[in-house]
Amino acid sequence: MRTAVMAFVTVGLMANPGAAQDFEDYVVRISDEGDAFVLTMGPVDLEAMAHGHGGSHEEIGVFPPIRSVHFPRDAYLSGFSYEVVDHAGQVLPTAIVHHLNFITPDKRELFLPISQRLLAMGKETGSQSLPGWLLGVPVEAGSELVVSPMLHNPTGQAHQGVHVRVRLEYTEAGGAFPFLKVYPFQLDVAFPAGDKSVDLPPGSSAFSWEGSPVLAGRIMAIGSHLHELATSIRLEDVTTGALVWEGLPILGPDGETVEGVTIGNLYRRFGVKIDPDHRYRVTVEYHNPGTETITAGGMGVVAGVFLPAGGAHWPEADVADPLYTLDRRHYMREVRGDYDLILGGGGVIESMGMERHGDEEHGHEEDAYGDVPPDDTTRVDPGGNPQR
Ligand SMILES: [Cu+2]
Repeated sequence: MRTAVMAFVTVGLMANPGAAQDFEDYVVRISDEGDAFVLTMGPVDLEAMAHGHGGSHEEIGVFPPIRSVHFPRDAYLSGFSYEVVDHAGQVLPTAIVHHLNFITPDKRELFLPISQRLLAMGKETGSQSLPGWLLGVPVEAGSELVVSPMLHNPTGQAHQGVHVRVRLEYTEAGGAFPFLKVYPFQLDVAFPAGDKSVDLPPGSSAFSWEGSPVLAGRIMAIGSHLHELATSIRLEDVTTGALVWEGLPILGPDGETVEGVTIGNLYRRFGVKIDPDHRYRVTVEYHNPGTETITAGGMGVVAGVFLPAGGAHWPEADVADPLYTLDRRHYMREVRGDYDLILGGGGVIESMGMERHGDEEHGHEEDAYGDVPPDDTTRVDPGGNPQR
């Protein structure tokens, strides 16, 4: 509905020299502290942005380039925390990290032959940890970790030389602990691949995806990622009709901002059994009280850790699989758009300076210009085209 306005504004944006940040100095490092891997990413400059535009579809994202690091040793990950600091080392609000995705391309996902999503953290996940003596996620020395952040600036002030520092706590491999090796998994309503956001029409809406796992086992912990206006997310066993887990948004004092999502620590009841012969469905529900569709306003992902039955080995990725390739091109920001568009050969990102413009896991495509004031008229397509 804003197409005409946006096509016009795009021209102005492209000509705006202040809207460029070349990320020339941006690096991601991983170091080993003996009980944690510490990842440092930066520097990133964040412009001051006006307040008062609440919904996440209106946020302005800053997209540092995708980088890979390699794990320095074998270990079992058991938790994460992160902080944001500026060039002077001053601690900034963690809400500057809109989300941060870690992908381990050597392994596949539980429900799809795409790269495994190791971890996604963001403003509503906070820090999390598993009981490290009980549960650990194995990572191998030398294996690749793709680091894909989206930052934004809700502080009302500019910040220079911003760094994000993530601690991945681990238990050393080769010891008595953890007792159980678990593996991360995700189920996204926008699977199988492509941009992960959905448009929210006025009123109530629901989005879902279903599939079957490649292995039998148990879900030991589960959480989710939602946006503002979400009312619920659930994972169901379609074959039996049983509810595996339902998550509810935890709202902030304004009754609108999603500050957290309920977490299911299913290991306390020995997990929930998952069967490759069953189908599972993830469904997210939204209620948009407005009268206009909110473009790319919603997401729905459940993510957790899974214990394979009988100590089965987690499958390696089949890098020749067409879906694997498509998904990788998408998270590496070579293509953008939804699955059908990319499958049809569309969505190719060609021009320079596009690194920050696609949101491979997140889909706030229209918000991808880091320096643009948060105004409706600036909601443009990262490819410089009017929104579809
Ligand atoms: Cu999101």
